[in-house]
Formats: sequence, structure tokens, C-alpha cells
Amino acid sequence: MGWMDGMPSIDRRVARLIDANLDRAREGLRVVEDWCRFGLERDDLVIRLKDWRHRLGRLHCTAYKQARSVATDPGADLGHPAQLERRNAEDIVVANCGRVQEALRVLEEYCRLVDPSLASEATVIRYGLYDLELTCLNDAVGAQRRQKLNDCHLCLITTPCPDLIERVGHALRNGVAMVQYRCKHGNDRQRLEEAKDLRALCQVHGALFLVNDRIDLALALDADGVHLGQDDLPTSVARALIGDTRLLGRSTHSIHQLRSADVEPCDYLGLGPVHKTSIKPERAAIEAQQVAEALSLASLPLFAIGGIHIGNVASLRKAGCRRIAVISAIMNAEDPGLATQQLLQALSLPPN
Ligand code: 3NM
Repeated sequence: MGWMDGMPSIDRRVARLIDANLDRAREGLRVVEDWCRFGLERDDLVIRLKDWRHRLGRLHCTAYKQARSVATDPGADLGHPAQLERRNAEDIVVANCGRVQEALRVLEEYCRLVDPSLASEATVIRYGLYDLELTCLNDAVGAQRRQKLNDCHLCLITTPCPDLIERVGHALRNGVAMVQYRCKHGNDRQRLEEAKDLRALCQVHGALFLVNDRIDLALALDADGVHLGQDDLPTSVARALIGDTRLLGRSTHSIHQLRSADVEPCDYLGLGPVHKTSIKPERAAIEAQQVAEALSLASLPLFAIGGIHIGNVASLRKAGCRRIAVISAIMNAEDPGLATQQLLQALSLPPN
């Protein structure tokens, strides 16, 4: 018998390499697992990662550990400049998934002849990890969008005008954190081009970019989300089309509609018109009493909309409203940047 009972033919150098890669894989899995646990709070992912770690742990036999020799490992202390480039948790997850995938690949190659069960376990885990890594990153994108939505108090809805990009640019520079592209005129090619420019502008300013009504345009533009009216696709159908990471907003015009939408998989709601508006002249304004009731009922972020301008924001603040969506107050303002500043300031003031 050689130095390993039951494994007489394994080269000690190969055993040492298997030991190092089992350590590398298990440690990397733990790093990813902790982000899934504390950062994403995704129990389903934690369970998968834990299971993989334990499966590798069971196959990490003493014989491999005995081949370990850290003192003579020329790579033991080597770092890499790329480690300093990690800026956030997602970068760390990506780096560690890569590290685990590489380690598993090494195990597959070297174990195929000497330890087939470890080789096949490594293959299964490596493919599972490709999938889990994507889930982690998508979850992070969705979480980031929802965090931005949560922090947003002023949504600018666009209306066609010759200097659209310039006007929205002024609003973004002065603090608008969410832009909804709304265009009922023209053709799809024009809309696509115009919306592409707006999307890019929002990206530069770190603002959310949503598309009104059109799920197809939202997907084509990789928008942050879509805003739907009462007659558009039902929430479950829209959600299936846009996925979990994009935002879904729904307009409501009564307490009844608000109650229904509030329990659907929407991310935010609109309520309006809270004042008579020239954009939808056919609609009567909601009574002030109903606005206050809706605000107290809604569990999702709720944006009041319709005829809101700097002269009437204070009364909405008094009713408990902290989020508004506007078209004319910014798009038709002489100075869209100043109008944005004034609205944001009025929203941040305590109600009196
Ligand atoms: N939706 P302005 S009111 C697009 O009640 C829209 O759901 C409304 O424009 C609703 O700020 C409205 O110029 C028009 O009044 C908002």
C-alpha cells in the first residue's frame, strides 16, 4: 500500500492539488453564501450553497488533507491586483463564483481518473453555480431598482416636445430621480430613437427610466420598468413578461382600484387625477378626502398625479403625500430645472 489507504495509485502532488482546490471551492462558496444570507436574504440560495459545501466537505477525505503543505506552496501568499478593483458586494460575488468555478473545473480534470465521484460532484456543482450566480446578480439589479424607487419623491412624465431631451436633462441635473417616457403620438421607430436617448440620459444621472404602456418598448430599451393604466395588461401577465427585476407601476383612479392593485405584484401605484388636468380633461378630480384615505391605505409607494404644481404641493404634503408625478409642472415650465428644485424642496418640507 502507498501513503493513502485505499488510494494507492494517487500521486501525492495530485492529492495536494485536489486538497487545495477543495479548500478553494468550499471557501468561495461560503463567501457567496453569506451574501445570499445577509445581503439578499434568499433562503433558497443559501440552502443550495450549503448543500454544495457539505457535499464537497464529505468528499474532502483525510488523505487529501494529509498531502497539504502550505509552507512549501509558492502561490500561498500571492494576491492579484484585480482583488483591489472590487467595488461592491456584487463584484465580490462574481469574483468568488469565478474562483469556485475554476477550482471545480480543476477538480473535474484531476479527479476523473483517481476519484470519479468527486469529479462528477464537481461537474454538477459547477453548472449549478453558473445558474445561481446569474440569479444573485439579477436579484441585485432588482433590489437596486427598488431601493431607488423607494428613495424617489418626484417622477417626471414626459410629453412630446421639440426640446424634450434638453428639458428632461435640466430636470435630471436638478434632482429628478425617475423619468417615465410617455408618448402617444408618432410611430414606433421615432419613439424608439427618442426613448433610447432618454434612457441613456437617465443612466448618466443614475435615474430610473420607465416606459408608459409599452412593455415591448420597455424590454427593447432595457428600461428599469413599465407603467400601466387600468385598461392595460393585467399585472400577473405583465409581470410574467417583464420578469422580477423590472419595476411595474399601475395607475389607479379610485379607492377600489387602489385596494386591488396594492395586493398585486406591482412595485408602485399612481393615484389621480388629484386635481383637474389639461392632459386628461375628461377625468374629474378625486376628492381630497379620498386622496388622504388612499395614502393611509396603500402599502406600496404611492405617487399622486394630475394637475400638481408648486402652488398646490403643500396641501398634498398636509394630507400625508410624499410622492408626486408631474408632466406640465416641469415639461411646460419656463425653467424646468428651477421647477424641479422647487417641487423637490416643497416635498421635503414637513407638513404644517
Ligand atoms: N395620469 P399633469 S393624470 C398621465 O390620473 C396622467 O392617472 C393621470 O399631467 C392619472 O401633471 C395624468 O400635467 C396627467 O397634470 C398628469
